[in-house]
Amino acid sequence: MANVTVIGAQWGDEGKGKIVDWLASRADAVVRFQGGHNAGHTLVVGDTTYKLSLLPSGIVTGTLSIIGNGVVLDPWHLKSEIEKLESQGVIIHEDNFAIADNCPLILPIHRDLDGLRETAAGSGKIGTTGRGIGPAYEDKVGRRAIRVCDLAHLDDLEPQLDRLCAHHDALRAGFDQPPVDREALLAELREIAPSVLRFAQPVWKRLKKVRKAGARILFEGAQGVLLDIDHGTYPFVTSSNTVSGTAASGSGLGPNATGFVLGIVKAYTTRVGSGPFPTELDDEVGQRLGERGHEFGTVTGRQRRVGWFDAVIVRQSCAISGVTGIALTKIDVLDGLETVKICTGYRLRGKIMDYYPAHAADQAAVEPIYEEMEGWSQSTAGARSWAELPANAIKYIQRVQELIETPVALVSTSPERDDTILVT
Ligand code: 2SA
Ligand code: MG
Repeated sequence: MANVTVIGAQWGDEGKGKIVDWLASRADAVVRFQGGHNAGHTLVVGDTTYKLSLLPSGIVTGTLSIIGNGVVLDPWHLKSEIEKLESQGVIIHEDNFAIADNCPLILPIHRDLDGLRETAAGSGKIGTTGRGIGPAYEDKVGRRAIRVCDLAHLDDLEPQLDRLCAHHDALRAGFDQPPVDREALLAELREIAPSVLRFAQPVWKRLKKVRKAGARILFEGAQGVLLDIDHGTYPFVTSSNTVSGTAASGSGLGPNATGFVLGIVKAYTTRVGSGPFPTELDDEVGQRLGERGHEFGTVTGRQRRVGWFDAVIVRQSCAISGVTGIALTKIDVLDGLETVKICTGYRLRGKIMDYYPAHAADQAAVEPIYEEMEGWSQSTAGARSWAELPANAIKYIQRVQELIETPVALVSTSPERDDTILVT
C-alpha cells in the first residue's frame, strides 16, 4: 500500500470511520490534518465500539497516530478522549501518539463565541457542532492564536494574551458578556499544559523520518468536501479546508506525499446542520433511509437530513479533491426499495446545470433532475464479493461510477470491518 488520503466527498458522515480503520490496520502512521473535535468517527472492532472525534483512528490499533498542524486542538477535550479510550483498554503513549507543536488551541472563549453567535443567529444559524471550531480558526488566521508550543512558555504569554483578549473582549461586549478572565484562562492552561506537552513535537520532522524509512502513511480527513471553507456550500460550511490538498499543508509534507486519494461516498446523501441540500427528502422514503442508516451525529447526536444520491456534487468533489477512487458505503440502506433515484443534473431558472454553482441563492434554488432505477429486494448487508450482490445493486453502483467519472475502489456493506468488497 502506498500513502492514502481519505476524504469525505459529500457533507461528512459518509462512513469514513470504518474505511479509515480498515486502512489503518495496513498503515504505519495515521495523520489528522484539519478540523478538530467536530469530527465523529465510530469504529466497530469486534464487540467494541469506539467513538473518536479528535484522535486519529490508528490510535485504537496502536498505530503511530499524529495530530497535524492543520487541526485545531481543544486540550481539555483531548484529555477526556484519551481517558475514555484508556478506560476501553487502548494504550496511548509518546511512542504511538504525537501532536504538532505548531497546532493552534481551541479555548473556552472559542466555544463561548460559537454558542453566542449561533443563538443570536436564530433561524439563520449555521448549525455548528458548538465546539468552537470556527472562532479558533479565525484566531489562527488573525495571528492571535495560542498554540501548543506556547504551553511550554506560559510565563511569557502576556503580549499574546493582550492581543487575544483585546479582540475577544470587544466581541463579547457585543453579546453583553464580561471580558475574558485572563487569570482564570492562564490557570486553566497551566493545569492542562503537561497533558498536551507530553506529546508535542515538530511532527513534520517525525513524518519526514518515518517516510524515509518507507512507512505507509494514512491521512485521515474529517467532514466532507461540501463543507470545505472554499469549495463548500458557503457560508454553511466548516472553517477548514476539507479537500485532499490539505493533507500536505496540514501535516507538514509536500503534495507528493498524499498518495492515493480515496473519496468516501455514501450511496445516498445526508447533511447535518443548515444549508442547501438539493436532493433532500421530506417524505417517508427519507425517514426510512434515516432510520435504516442510523443517521444521527456521533458528536452531537443530531438527526441528519437525508436525500437521494446526488451525482453532481460528488462528481464536483472528486474533481476538486483529485479523487483517485471512491469507497461507496451503506449500499445496504437502499435494500428493499422498489425504485431508487439518482440526481444527474440540476435545473436552475429554466437552465440545465451540470455543476453546483457557487452563489448561495443559486445553490438553494437548483432543482434536481432525477434518473430512476429499479431497486432490489434482496439484502446486500454483509456482502463481501460482487457475486453476493443483487444484479440491480451492481447496476446502481456502475451507474454511480459512470456519473461521477471516478472509479469505485471499494464497496462497504455494513459497519463491520470485513464486510467490504475490494474492486480490483
Ligand atoms: P463547525 O462546528 O463549525 O465545524 O460546523 C460547521 C458546519 O460543518 C458541519 N459539520 C459536520 N457535518 C457532519 N459531521 C460532522 N461531524 C460530526 C459527525 C457531527 C455531529 O461526524 O458525526 O456529531 O453532529 C461535522 N462537523 C461539522 C456542521 O454541521 C455545520 O454545518
Ligand atoms: Mg461523522
